[in-house]
Amino acid sequence: MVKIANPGSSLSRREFLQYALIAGPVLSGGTGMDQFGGDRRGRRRTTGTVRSVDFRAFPVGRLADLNAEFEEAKKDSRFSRNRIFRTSIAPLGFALPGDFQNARSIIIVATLAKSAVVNFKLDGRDHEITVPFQYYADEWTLEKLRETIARDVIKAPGRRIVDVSKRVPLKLLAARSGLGRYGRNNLVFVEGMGSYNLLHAFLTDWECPDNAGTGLDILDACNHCHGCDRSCPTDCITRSEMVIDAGRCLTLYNEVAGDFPNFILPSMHHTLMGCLMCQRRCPENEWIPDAAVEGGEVSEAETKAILRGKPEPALLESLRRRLGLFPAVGQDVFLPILKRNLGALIRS
Ligand code: B12
Repeated sequence: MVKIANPGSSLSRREFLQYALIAGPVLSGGTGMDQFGGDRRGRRRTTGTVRSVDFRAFPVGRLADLNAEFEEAKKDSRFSRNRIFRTSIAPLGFALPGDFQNARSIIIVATLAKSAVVNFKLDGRDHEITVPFQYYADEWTLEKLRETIARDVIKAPGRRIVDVSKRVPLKLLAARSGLGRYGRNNLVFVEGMGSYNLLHAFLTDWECPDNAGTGLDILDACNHCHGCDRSCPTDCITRSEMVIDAGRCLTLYNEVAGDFPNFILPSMHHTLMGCLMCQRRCPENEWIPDAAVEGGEVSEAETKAILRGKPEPALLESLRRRLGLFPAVGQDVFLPILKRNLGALIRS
């Protein structure tokens, strides 16, 4: 049973999921979350209030320190030298964009994220394949995020709100602003969402109170838990070190085109893209309902066309529209990745 704050009642899982879909956001921000029974020290819990969005405002004046911290991390030998990893983090930092030098605050937002399950039909069989959050467009559109910030954070109209999620190291900002805490699996856990959340950052010209900020502590629960390091299929998480070996992470390879390295065995594939193992086995996520959404169906003919690598452009476009898949991947690389990943799953 999951407890919902509002009705004060216990609901069945099915009732809860229905509730969660229609309830809309449980909002808070800037303050501690103890009124919701939250435990900022990260002890393991089995119940609590599930939230769909949370945020912190962080003054731009303090970004220089964060930038220096991130630059130091990039030089730190504990972080992988892997070329794909290095290429993806190289452009990240906290410098203000040239066209928004007068920004005053940065709002870091976490949204509860649900995976989708897509049914690929092939040879008379159903292949129900999970598409983890981040690889399909959920209800948190850019517009909805901006509206939420204007209404619930800034609480005034007319402010400039610019999405900088692609250029900012989101986890460090989330941890340093007090929105969440790093777990052993290197993800940031947010109260009421566990690690099932996506992060977003927006610069604004609104002056926020300078009261956010916190140390960098791992969740207490991670000090005595082996959940994620034992379940990581490629051993990229270790007990002794906080930093993961990103160069061994399954996600690093199945997000981009190309052959998988030898250490990735066929049996390790379990999602259409990305990986969910270090989150599924995490006790901190146990009480967050695995509210997988219905991702739709791909017909037998369509599945075959994908596996042959020759779907019509119209089919690809229709898949993108129907399934909202892979928003992060460009059209040119979409098909080879889809073909390779789907093939690996269906064959394994
Ligand atoms: C590059 C990248 C990847 C790479 C590398 C991941 C990595 N660990 O760096 C790959 C492709 C492997 C990847 C995988 C995934 N990613 Co990714 N990824 C990113 C990206 C673009 C940058 C991350 C980054 O800055 N890495 C560089 C390192 C240096 O930063 P860092 O990990 O924060 O390092 C800090 C800590 O190590 C800390 N630190 C050092 N020592 C110590 C000691 C202690 C005690 C503590 C507490 C901290 C600490 O200091 C460092 C910074 O100063 C962000 C988007 C963005 N704009 O930020 C998404 C992002 C991190 N990814 C995300 C997600 C969801 C995933 C996946 C779950 C996707 C999936 N389903 O497979 C997996 C999870 C893999 C994992 N367990 O980490 C989310 C995470 C959300 C969250 N709540 O944490 C992000 C933020 C995207 C988003 N918009 O929400 N990702």
